[in-house]
Amino acid sequence: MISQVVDRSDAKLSMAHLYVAFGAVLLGGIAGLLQTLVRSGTIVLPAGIGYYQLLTAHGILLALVFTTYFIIGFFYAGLSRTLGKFYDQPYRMAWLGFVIMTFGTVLTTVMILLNEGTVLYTFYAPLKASPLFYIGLTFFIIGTWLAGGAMCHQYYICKKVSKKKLSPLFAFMAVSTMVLWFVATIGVAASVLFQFIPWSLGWVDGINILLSRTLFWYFGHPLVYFWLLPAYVCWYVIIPEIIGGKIFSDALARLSFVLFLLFSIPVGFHHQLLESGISPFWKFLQVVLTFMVIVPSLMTAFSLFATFEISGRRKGASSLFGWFKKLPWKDARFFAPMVGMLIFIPAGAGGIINASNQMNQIVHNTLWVTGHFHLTVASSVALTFFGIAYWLIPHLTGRVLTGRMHQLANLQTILWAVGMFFMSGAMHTVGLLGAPRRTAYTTYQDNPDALGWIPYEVTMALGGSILFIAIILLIVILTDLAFFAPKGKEDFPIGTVADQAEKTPVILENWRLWLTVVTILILVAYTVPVVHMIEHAPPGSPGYKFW
Ligand code: HAS
Ligand code: CU
Repeated sequence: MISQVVDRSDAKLSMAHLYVAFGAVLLGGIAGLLQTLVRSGTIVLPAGIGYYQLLTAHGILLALVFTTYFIIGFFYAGLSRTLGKFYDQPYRMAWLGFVIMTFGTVLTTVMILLNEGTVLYTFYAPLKASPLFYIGLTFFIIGTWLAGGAMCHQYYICKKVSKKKLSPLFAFMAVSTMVLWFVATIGVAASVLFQFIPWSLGWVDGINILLSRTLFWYFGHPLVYFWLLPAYVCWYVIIPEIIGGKIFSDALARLSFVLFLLFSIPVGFHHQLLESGISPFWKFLQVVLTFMVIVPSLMTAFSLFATFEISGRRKGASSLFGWFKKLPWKDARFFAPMVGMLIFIPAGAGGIINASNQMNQIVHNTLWVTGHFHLTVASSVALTFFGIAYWLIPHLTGRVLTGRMHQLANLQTILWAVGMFFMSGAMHTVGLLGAPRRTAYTTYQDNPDALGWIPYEVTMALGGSILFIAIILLIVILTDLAFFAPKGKEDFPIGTVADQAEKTPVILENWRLWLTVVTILILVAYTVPVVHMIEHAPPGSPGYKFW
C-alpha cells in the first residue's frame, strides 16, 4: 500500500538536492544582476572579475545546477510518493550519485571562479578551459546517470512487485525524462571525454570544432526538454489535484512524453542553422523534426485547457470563459505554475520563429535568443519549479505553507513576471535591432545603431534588478518553509484521471519499442552529416584563451 507521504529517509535525499538547487539560484542570481548592470554600462566590475566569467557562472549555476538538482530532488520525492519508499540498492545508488554530482559541480564552479573556465555554458571550442573544468563536468554527468539509474531501478523493482502493466503516471513521466537524459547525455559525454579532455590536457594538438558543437547540440536541445518535462509533470499530474479537477487523459499525457522522447533528440541542428559545414538538406530535415516536437506541447496546452474548463464548469461556470474565474488564483501552488503556463504561450511562439529556417538568420546570435530562453526555462520552467517547492519543501520537512506565505509567494511570482516582462521584452526587441548576445558593454566606437541599443539594455538592467529582488524573496520564503514555518502536514498533491478518459493502451509503456524508434530517428538524422564532418574535417584547431 502506497502512503500519501514521502518516506522520511527519501525526504532527506530529496531535500539534499533542493538545498544545492536553491543555493545555486542565489549565486547564479547575483551573477545575473551584475551582468545586466555591466551590460548597460551602469557599473564596472571590481577585483578583476570578468563579464564572461560571470556569464559562465550564471549559465552553469542556473541552467545546469539549479535545474538538474531540482529535477532529481523532485523526482525522488514523487517516486517515493507514488511507488513507495526507495529500496536499499537504488537508495544507496542515489546518494552516491549525489556525492559524485556535487563533487563535479564544486570542481567546475571553482574553476570558473578561478577564471580558468570562462567558456560559457556551451563551452564552444576553440575556447579552451582548464582540464579540471571538463573533468568536473564529467563527474557531474556520471552523478546524474547514477541518479537516473536509481530511479529506473526503483521503478523496475516496483513494477515487478506490483505486476501491473502500467506504472503510476508520475513514475512513468519521471522515468521517461531520465531516459531522455540518458540518451541525450551520450553526445556531450562523448565530446567531453574524447575531444575536450585529451585536447585540454595537451594529449592531442587540435579539436574538430564542428563535431564538438554538433555533439553538444545533440545534447543541448533535449536538455531544454529535460528542463521542461518536469514542469509538464506538475502541469499534468499535480495542478489538476490542486484546482480540484481531474487529469484529462492519462493516455494523452503518456503519449506526449513518448513523443518528446522520440522527437526531441534528432533536432540539434536548429541551433546550428548558420554553421557552415552541414549541408542544407540535413539542416532542413532536422527543422522538419523540430516542427514535430511542437506537437506534444500543443497536446499539453489542449489537455490543460480541457482540465481547467471541465473543473470550472463543474464548479458552476456557464459562460464561454467563466471557468477562468473559478481557478484558485490565490493559491501559490497554482498561481506560480499558471503564470509559467501563460508565459509559455509567447515563449513557445518565439521558439517556432527561431526554428523557422530563414527567420533564424535574423535572430541567431542576437539578444532575441537570450530573451527566448529567459521566457522558457527562466520563467515557464523556473516559476513552475518555485510553485512545486512551495508545497514540496514543507511536505518534506513536516511543516505547512501558511496563508501569509501563500501571499508572499504570490508576490514573488508577480515580481518575477514583471521583471521578466521588462528584461525579456527588451531582449527580444533589441535582438531584432541587431544587438548581439554574449557581449559585454560596448558602443562600437559610438556607432549610432549600437548607441540605439543602450536604452533597451538599461531596461534589461531594470528588469534584472526586479528579478534579483524576487530571488531574495524566494530564498526568504523557502528558508522559512524549510526551517521556521509551523509544524504540520502539507499535502503532496497527485491528481486522479477523469472518469470519461479512455483506457491507456499498454503499448505506451513499451520501452523497447520507443528506444528502438528513437535510435532509428537519431541514426537517420545524424549518421551522414557526422560522417561528413569527420571525413572532411579541416586540421584540428588549437585552443584559445581570450579572457
Ligand atoms: Fe528554444 C534556442 C526552438 C522550446 C530553451 N531554446 C534556445 C536556447 C535555450 C532554449 C536555452 O529552432 C538557447 C541555446 C543557446 O544558448 O544557444 N525552442 C524552440 C522550439 C521550441 C523551444 C521550436 N526552448 C524551448 C524550451 C526551452 C528552450 C521549452 C527551455 C525550457 N530554441 C529554438 C531554436 C533555438 C532555440 C531554433 C536556436 C536559436 C539560435 O539561433 O540560436 C518549442 O518546443 C516550443 C513549443 C511550445 C509551444 C507552446 C505551447 C503552450 C503551452 C502552454 C499552455 C498554457 C495554458 C494556460 C494551458 C508551442 C503548453 C493558458 C491559460 C489561460 C487561462 C489562457
Ligand atoms: Cu533547441
